[in-house]
Amino acid sequence: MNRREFVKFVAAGAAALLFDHGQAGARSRAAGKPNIILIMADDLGYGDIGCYGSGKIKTPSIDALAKSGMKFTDYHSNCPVCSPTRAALLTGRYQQRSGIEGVVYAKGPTRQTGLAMEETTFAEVLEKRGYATALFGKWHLGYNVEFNPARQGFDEFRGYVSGNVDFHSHIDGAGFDDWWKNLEKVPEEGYTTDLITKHGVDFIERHKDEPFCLYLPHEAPHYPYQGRNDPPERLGGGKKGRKAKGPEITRAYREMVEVMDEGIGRIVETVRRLHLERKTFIFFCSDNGATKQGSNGALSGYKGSLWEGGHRVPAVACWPGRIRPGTTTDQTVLGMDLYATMVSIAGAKLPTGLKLDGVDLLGMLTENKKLPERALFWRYRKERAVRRGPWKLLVRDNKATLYNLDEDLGETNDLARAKPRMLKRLEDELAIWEQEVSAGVELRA
Ligand SMILES: [Ca+2]
Repeated sequence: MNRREFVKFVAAGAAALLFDHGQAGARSRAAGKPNIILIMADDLGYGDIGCYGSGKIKTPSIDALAKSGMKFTDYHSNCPVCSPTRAALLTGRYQQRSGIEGVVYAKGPTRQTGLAMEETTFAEVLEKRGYATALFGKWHLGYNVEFNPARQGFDEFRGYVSGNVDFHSHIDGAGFDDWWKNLEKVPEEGYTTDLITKHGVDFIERHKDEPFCLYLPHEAPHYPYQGRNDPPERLGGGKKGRKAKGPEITRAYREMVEVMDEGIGRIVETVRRLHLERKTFIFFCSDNGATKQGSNGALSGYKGSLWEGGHRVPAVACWPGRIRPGTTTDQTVLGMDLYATMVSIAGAKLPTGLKLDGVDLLGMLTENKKLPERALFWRYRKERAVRRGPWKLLVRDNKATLYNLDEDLGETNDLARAKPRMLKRLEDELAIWEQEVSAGVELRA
């Protein structure tokens, strides 16, 4: 070994030591602004993919992502339905603060509502930091053009603004064409899932030499249940095509997840091909639990309820060189935490006066640090839930129940009578939180 080789050898050893002691942060931060890819499935349940125990649906790409990074066993969407989860994800705060407490429906008065322009989305913060930003897929935070994602920090938007579109005709549930290019409706041929992937790959290729933030909210496996080669259900002029029934739904559901998985594989492959993997943080999650067409594994309940099956969903984080491969975390995380995390990864600053509810997960992801102890809250329609450690208060039909999720993940053993002090503590915390979020405007910048 000559001197040069020796120096190289020692440097490599020192780098390995640094990494082992969890000090990789300083090195990578010095390397600049890492890319961010946030991929979200729609209505994908805790038991719907391979690495979460599904034997029926094959998801090799998501499984590989989990293997090369971190898998979450206690990740939750902020709400058991689409729009509020997305409001919290986009703003980093409980959705009650931005007033998106329910689904923004294609029909009825909520069609005129949306995420207010004065909300600061993560895309706006990252855009200001010099990131190229894009959203390809589902918005669901306002139909009218005044609420368009292109006005909320996304340089590029291709996709739909409603809760769901026909995967082939891109007609929404109220019969309107719903496929956009930024502020205009521009039709595009293709299967929704494939279009999302195609635009994602193209965006990464175009922005490989600058920091980018790519948000890919997929439609799969939300209804209508349609595979790649199935006929459209919603035709132009209000005409209806053939709708999948019975076993066809099961087959289509599986195919929808598998095509999304294939697309995620293409995104990851693009990142690798362009040698961006060490400077790209990839996060995958779902926006709420599965419906009865899917699987929430061992959890009780479905989309729309505050049983665990409504909001405890799959999540995977991957960042070679920063997140140790093959790790699993059981720390309790909420979708709104991703905002603070992305801001931290980008080294960005929040606008003065903006206070987030979510916390920065970076230390947890890269150094397995413990998150601060906290209570977490859910409110949807008449249901309420609070988490503190393993304890969960669930209020349904005006009845308070208490579960220890470490021992009883399926929420079958109500401990409200056995643990009155814990019950009271969580009820009190819920009352304070409800009061605080209803006065939430004061937290706005
Ligand atoms: Ca959903």
